[in-house]
Amino acid sequence: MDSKKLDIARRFDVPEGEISAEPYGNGHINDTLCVTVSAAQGQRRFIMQRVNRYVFQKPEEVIRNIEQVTEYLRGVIASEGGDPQRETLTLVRTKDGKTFTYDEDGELWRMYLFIEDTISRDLPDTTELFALSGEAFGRFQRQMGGFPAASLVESIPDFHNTPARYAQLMDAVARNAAGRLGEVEEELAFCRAREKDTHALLDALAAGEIPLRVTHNDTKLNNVLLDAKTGRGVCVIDLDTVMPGLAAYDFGDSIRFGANTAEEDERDLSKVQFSLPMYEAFTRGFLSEAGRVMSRREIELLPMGARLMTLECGMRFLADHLNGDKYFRIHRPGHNLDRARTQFALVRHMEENWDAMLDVVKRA
Ligand code: ADP
Ligand code: GN1
Ligand code: MG
Repeated sequence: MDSKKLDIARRFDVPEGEISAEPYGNGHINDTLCVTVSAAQGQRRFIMQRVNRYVFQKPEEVIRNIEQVTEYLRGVIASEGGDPQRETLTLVRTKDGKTFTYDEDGELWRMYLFIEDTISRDLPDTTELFALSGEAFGRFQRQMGGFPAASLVESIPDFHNTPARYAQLMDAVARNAAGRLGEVEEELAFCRAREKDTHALLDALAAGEIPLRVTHNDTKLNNVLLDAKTGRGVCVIDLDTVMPGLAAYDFGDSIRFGANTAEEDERDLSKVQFSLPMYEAFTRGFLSEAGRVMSRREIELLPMGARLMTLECGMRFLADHLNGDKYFRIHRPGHNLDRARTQFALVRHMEENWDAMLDVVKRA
């Protein structure tokens, strides 16, 4: 690891000792390092991240949101008899008392305590594990129920505004910045045919049928740490996008990722199927917690959340492909197009399973 990164790590309040750092995790946005300090008292680990400046244009506001959210959650978790150091993120301050530091390129870095004895998964191994992640994301939403939403800044405006995402895709088409338009006709036709659908949730919000809540907005399975022994959800992480939103966003984004039988970037689309048992398991877990605070109409709209979050994510991957891969980190040429294709395949399967999807929620 280059010494500059170790110097940054040493600015934070970590124990004295031999220090090392390794790239960590599979996030698409931030640069994540695991920092290990070997001190006389034993080894300690930390997560150090460079916040993506292209994605988060005002990173200090993101940190301010996270300070408020974690502080609030610490209080709720303690009042419920939990362990705040394990069940929510803890920012490590710099030696001069700040929750972030800038490197010489003007990039913002932050550090968290590493939450030990947990696992983070890119595919759910079992329905039970997926149900437990649903419980954790549902709990997050319930625990944030009393948080004053107005004190949060929108870290990414229109993050889950699906019609706005559609417009961004059309904008990317018009600009054709990377000259890739010729290869995506089929995918674009798929999106155009669903333009009308993109309004479903925001129309319900505008009509006053469902409330705005404080939501996580990025509830993919690898954003919850599960207990290594029991599989129970320990801590919801990746709090950069905690903002006002809809319950259906958090539900839907989890389904998009975890009820897909293939990975998000699978190239063999025949492997992409919608798993009804996974969907059912997640619904059970999520509603066991969030269901306590949700209205009937909100619950009814959860399946639409799954469809729209999947369509939206596909449109975002496709737009980024057209823009020349500026937003999501890629590991091979065409990676964002592959990702977009899995999302659209999954939307199609959800449409085929629509009645069953509605039924599961009705029964729950
Ligand atoms: P990104 O925004 O790029 O997805 P994340 O904040 O999700 O970044 O972090 C990437 C990965 O690092 C996570 O999926 C998880 O595996 C791991 N991780 C993040 N924070 C912690 C933590 N406090 N303790 C242990 N592992 C963590
Ligand atoms: C990004 O940060 P990460 O990898 O957990 C993205 C999500 C997408 C997801 C797709 C801030 O999540 O919105 O759904 O990739 N996060 C941001 O895998 O844009
Ligand atoms: Mg993440």
